[in-house]
Amino acid sequence: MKLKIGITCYPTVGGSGVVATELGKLLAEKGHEIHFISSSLPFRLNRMYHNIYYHQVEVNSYSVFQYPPYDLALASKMAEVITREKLDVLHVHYAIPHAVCAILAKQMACHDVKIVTTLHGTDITVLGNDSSLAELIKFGIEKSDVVTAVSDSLSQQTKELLAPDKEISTVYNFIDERVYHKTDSSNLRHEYEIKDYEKVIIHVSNFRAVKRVKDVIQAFAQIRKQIPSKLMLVGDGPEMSEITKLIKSLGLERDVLLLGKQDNLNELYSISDLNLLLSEKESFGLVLLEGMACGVPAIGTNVGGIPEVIIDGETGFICKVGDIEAIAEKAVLLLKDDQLHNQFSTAGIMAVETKFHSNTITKQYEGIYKKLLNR
Ligand code: GMT
Repeated sequence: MKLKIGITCYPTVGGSGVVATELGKLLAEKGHEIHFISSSLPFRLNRMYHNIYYHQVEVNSYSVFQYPPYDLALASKMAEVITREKLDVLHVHYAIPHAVCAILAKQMACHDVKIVTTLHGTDITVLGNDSSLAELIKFGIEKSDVVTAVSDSLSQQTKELLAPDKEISTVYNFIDERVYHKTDSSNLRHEYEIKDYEKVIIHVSNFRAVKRVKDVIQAFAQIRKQIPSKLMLVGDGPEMSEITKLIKSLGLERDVLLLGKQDNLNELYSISDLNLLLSEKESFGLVLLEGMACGVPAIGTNVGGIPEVIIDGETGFICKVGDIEAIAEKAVLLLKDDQLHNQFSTAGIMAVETKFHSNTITKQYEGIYKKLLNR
């Protein structure tokens, strides 16, 4: 049974937009009709699909409004698309504002639609602690028909923080395995002047304080004392100037490659030996999965959903937040032992091909939609 599915996400930033877009593409490939409703074209929507439509939310700024009313414009556009296209399901990513807008739109629309809300993290871990928004987030969750979270940890945290009268099931994130796999990009090693005997460590993020990129640099400084290596920092964000200061003060300018924002990350993972994600908050950590799919084991912190993605001692290591010594020690252990590295790398690829496979996850979402619609 083909469904008409609306999808709303933040189209240009972060893992939530990536997951929502990839889900839309895979559902379209399975024959469903997909309607993206967002402020700009989802950024990974990079080819023509006959059954994917895009409805842009336009916000006018009138002098009477101090702030342009984006949320109301979004709700209005959602209602228009629900009615005109007769959507079966509207799947929104993020409780605030998207779930709340969807609920308003459902009331406005002249066609019954089911609302599925996926929680990605910041909506709960940051906004859920804001007393001015907590009740609104709870409302958005309770009034959605189904709520999912991207890890057990996030489901649990949401229950503890907001105590919503709603079940929250976990549906893990996934990546497109057709894009993320090991590829021969060894020319990049040469172009970045990485010596044959050097190991490569990678960190990918939006450089927000919560990602603790400075810990990545401190850990690298320790690792480099024991193993010739380079650190590739991929991304950009608010911590960038602090990060460049730290690199300079540690005399690491020649060994840390600041690559800025990049596409084609699989080529960078394919020349990497270790992926570091040392965040203090992280509901899932999509970059860990991207790296694992390309055979790169990871070291992550014991927060949020990270220990659900990295299985400690099997696909990588889990360390305490800020424990630079332990992180460096585990990194050196992994980088010096080729057999252990191969073992972790193979186990990571296997995890991507099973627990986190795009088919598995897409089927879970399809199952949720069909159950809701009794089909
Ligand atoms: O991590 C961010 O700053 C971006 C944020 C987003 O909106 O994309 O990421 C959140 O959602 C991702 C997709 O589900 C998760 O992989 C990230 O772990 C999560 N970030 C946090 O929880 C901090």
